[in-house]
Amino acid sequence: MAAVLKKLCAISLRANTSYEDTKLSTSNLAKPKLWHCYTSRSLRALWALEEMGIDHDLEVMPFPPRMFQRDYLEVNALGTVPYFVDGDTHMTESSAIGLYLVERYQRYDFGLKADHAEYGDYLNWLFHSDATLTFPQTLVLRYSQLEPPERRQPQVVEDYYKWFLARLKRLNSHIVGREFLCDERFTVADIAVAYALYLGDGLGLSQFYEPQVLDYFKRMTARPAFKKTEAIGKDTSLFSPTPYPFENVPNLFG
Ligand SMILES: N[C@@H](CCC(=O)N[C@@H](CS)C(=O)NCC(=O)O)C(=O)O
Repeated sequence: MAAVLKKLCAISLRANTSYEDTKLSTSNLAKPKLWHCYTSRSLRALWALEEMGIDHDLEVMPFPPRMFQRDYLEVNALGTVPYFVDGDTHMTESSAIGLYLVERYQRYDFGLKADHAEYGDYLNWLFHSDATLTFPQTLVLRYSQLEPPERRQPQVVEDYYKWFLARLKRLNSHIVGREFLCDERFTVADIAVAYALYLGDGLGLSQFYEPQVLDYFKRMTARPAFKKTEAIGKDTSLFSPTPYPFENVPNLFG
């Protein structure tokens, strides 16, 4: 029935819309779906869906899924989360999913249009959130607790937690006197950056945040949509980060 409806709708739309319009309209007949693990980067996408009130299907898995849910590799060969499907669209980048939702669903109440004066800054924060702020933390996480004890690397952990704190410099100065990153309102750029701060907090690194960054982090994570989505998967989670100084880290492989 749904397939017939989808086909009929596609045919009637094709009469007076472009290919892109048709693709968008038909893909919207099915709910978007997100694969998620507690505390992982998929929280960016889940939080954005919740803020925008976009109906979606959700699959919550234990982390890391490549160990605890092997069949997930058939969905996403990378084995990483998030994995997001919306019609013909398949995505694996958490910060890009927020931007996609703004653009595809025309939710500029959570994003900036290209002609906005702060558009470059907005894009920069979105990309900065993962490439610059989350990346060093993944090395800390991996070499302090995701690897079996004999493969852990204290020097890598030490170097990259300091690297992360040094990469906060731009945020440290930008957020002084600002409530949000761009346009004096909440956008998906705040979701992307606040998630990086949340991951740092889970690793016990928020003790090193400057006061204005800590205040910003608390403001963002006080939002009802964050609180609701952050808790998803907690009860069944097999793993959550152990905080710095990373003593008594459990052996996931034990
Ligand atoms: N750049 C990607 C990275 C995705 C990623 O590496 N996710 C981590 C969780 S935060 C993961 O799934 N790790 C599992 C693994 O490496 O097996 C993004 O921003 O979503």
